[in-house]
Amino acid sequence: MAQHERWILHVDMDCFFAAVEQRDNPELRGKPVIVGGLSGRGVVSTASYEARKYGVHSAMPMAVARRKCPDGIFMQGNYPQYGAVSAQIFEILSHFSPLIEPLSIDEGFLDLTGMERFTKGRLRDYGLKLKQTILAETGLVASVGIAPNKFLAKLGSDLEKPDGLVIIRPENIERILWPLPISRIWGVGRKTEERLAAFGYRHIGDIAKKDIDTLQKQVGGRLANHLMELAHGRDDRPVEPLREVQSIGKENTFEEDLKSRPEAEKHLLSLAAQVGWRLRRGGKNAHTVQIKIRLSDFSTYTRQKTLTEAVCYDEDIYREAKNLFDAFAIPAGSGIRLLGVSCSGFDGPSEISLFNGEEKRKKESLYSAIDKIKAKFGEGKIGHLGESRVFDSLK
Ligand code: TTP
Ligand code: MG
Repeated sequence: MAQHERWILHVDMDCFFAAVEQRDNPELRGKPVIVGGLSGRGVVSTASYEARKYGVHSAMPMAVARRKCPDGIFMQGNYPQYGAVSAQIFEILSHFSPLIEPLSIDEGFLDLTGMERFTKGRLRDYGLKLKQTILAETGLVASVGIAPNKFLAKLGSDLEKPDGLVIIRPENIERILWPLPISRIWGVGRKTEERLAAFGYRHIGDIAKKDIDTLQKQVGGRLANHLMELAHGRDDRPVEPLREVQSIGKENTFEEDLKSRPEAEKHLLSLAAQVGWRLRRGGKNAHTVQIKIRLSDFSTYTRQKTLTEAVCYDEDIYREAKNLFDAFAIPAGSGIRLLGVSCSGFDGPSEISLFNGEEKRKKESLYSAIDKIKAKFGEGKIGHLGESRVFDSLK
């Protein structure tokens, strides 16, 4: 295997929401199960294969689905449960590659490049093992595609759904790819498909065999280049792990609207402490502090301040949050329904500057002690300390 050769695996669960329902409710197995919004304007999230036979599919209005499949079992779905199963699946995937890009709740790319020690060059066995592990640990069926790039891997996982396993090797690209309709090219939607059909392009091979100059004249340079690359099975997009979080925040909706500023400040302090803890745990310093206020009438406001010096300690975040809050006029008679604090504009761990080195060092050692306790006993335990002793000791 050449050094530069890439291998990407795409995994996608079969009928994900419906499969979870059938797993958790044995009486639903073998039946047409349709998960989605059940209200008047609801749409189908997904349907079991039994329901798909009736022509029910994702994004179809629920009313149409009911007409097509009158004997279907219609369910609202249990989204927290799907999220939990998704997390379990990604945990399993993390054992199969160190480089994973989640695409949605039930699918992702794994980069297998350079993993010959683990795959032993037997890509089919590796894909099978991944499918078997998911099935054994979650009771759910996945489809897998393995290919030299993302486009072909995703295409592959779809080719033999359900329970598919397709390996697309470079020497088979033309045989597999060219007979497929152009709508299978990534980025070709209904409109582009029609436009291409007007020039006589129906299958991917029609494009691949055309000369690029003609194609460029017909559909424009950018689209032509994109289509030609993919029609030849070329795609060099990297597998990118989840992008870093852009902001860290916490908000609280109160059971009863807050009626006084001191009450609100107490909550701001607690929110600031939770955000600070998350920042420090993530090794982050933030240049922007934002507060969010929702009043009794649901009107919602945000106020933010960008600081020259980045913050990560509870009292610094609280100070900024409180200043923003003080400057916000609450209409007479209105209560506060929700408060939130968030931080963004991250840079790496701060350096100790010459001027406030001593104070910073003091904070650092104090917070490292607090954070150790939080890490050991959980956040709740230290909440009170955060409100009284910590702040006193820093004065
Ligand atoms: P998909 O992987 O697109 O669909 P699927 O897993 O249900 O079926 P397939 O076997 O064809 O992969 O989406 C994953 C889940 O995301 C799906 O179970 C429900 C949800 N979803 C929606 O809520 N709305 C949608 O329009 C789509 C496409 C999916
Ligand atoms: Mg799926």
